[in-house]
Amino acid sequence: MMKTLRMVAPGTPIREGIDNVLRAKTGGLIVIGFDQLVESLIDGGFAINCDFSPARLYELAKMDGAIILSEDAKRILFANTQLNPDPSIPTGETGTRHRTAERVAKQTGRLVICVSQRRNVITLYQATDRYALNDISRIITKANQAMQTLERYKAVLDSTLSNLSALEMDEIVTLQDVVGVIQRFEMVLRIKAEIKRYITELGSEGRLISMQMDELVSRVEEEAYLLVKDYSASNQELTPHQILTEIHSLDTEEVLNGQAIVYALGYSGINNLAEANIASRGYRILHKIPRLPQPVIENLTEEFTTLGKIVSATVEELDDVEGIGSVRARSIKEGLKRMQELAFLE
Ligand code: 3AT
Ligand code: 3AT
Ligand code: MN
Repeated sequence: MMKTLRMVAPGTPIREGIDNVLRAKTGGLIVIGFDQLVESLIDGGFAINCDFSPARLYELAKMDGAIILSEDAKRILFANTQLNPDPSIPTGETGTRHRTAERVAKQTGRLVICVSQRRNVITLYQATDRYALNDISRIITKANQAMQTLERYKAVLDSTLSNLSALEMDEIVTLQDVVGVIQRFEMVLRIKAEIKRYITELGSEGRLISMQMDELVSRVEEEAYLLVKDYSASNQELTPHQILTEIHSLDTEEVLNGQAIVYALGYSGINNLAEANIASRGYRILHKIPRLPQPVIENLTEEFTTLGKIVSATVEELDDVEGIGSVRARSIKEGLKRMQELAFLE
């Protein structure tokens, strides 16, 4: 449905056309895409075959019947046609226009747009999906509310992350701490996904919200990735991305309970998370050191295996790692020391 919402979002010619139809109160029934199956359902009307424009759609919608557009919605193929879908296809709608729209969508898999004459609503049907387009101002209100929630969640996430950094520096992290941070990440990512949906539906009206969101959480996915890379079990065959996808597919209750997250990370048989000590590999912290290339980070984590060992390594020991000269070794040492001090202050 995301692709469809994008196609009919404000700012697109299609949306301008259907908004005009809505305002004119003529009603409309629009099928997007034409093939033999669609052809077999249409009866009567006119073959038009002209370029699509919002004004033309509006004029043609003054007639009864359905309008058929090309698959890319760039051409108007037919107008004033009657659609005769299989009447045995079930539909929960009442009016003939809406019943027809639902059945045609189910029968052909095509997107069918129904503009109601009386009720001032636009309904999208595609295969078995049905989606009533929301009023723009209502979506903006909802998006702004979600944005406020996102800001609060992000602030909590940030503080749990800096708390984790401090624990990592002292090497006293437990699985419970890690699960707690992942839960925060997941909550932020869920709100972000919801806002993204609003932004898609808002089209050109959603730019401001989109910019606000990017500024707030553009790096969250990467940080979550690094966290999982730091703590996934060494015998876990799933990649960090796959682990995150798995966590993403959990329902809210499972996320809050935590055991499913532990399991996704690749651990099992751990009952008391608060007692289970666990060492970070150091990816997340090392990424905070400026100008440290990815391959060098890989070499460091491979050589030392835990963040604790990297932190306590001498400049000489760091220097021995491939890709690290004396200058870089010192800057790593200093970077880590600065972070330790920061963690201590917080
Ligand atoms: P008007 O001259 O506009 O009244 P029309 O032949 O142009 O008639 P419309 O397409 O405007 O017909 O449809 C008007 C209504 O007729 C819409 C619907 O309530 C009813 N209607 C149309 N086809 C059917 C049908 N197959 N079964 C039941 N009601 C139908
Ligand atoms: P409104 O909410 O009243 O706009 P509706 O679902 O109640 O829609 P109606 O029965 O009032 O639908 O019919 C309105 C118009 O829908 C009439 C006709 O122009 C169009 N329409 C209905 N059935 C078909 C069909 N099978 N093919 C093409 N156009 C149709
Ligand atoms: Mn009606």
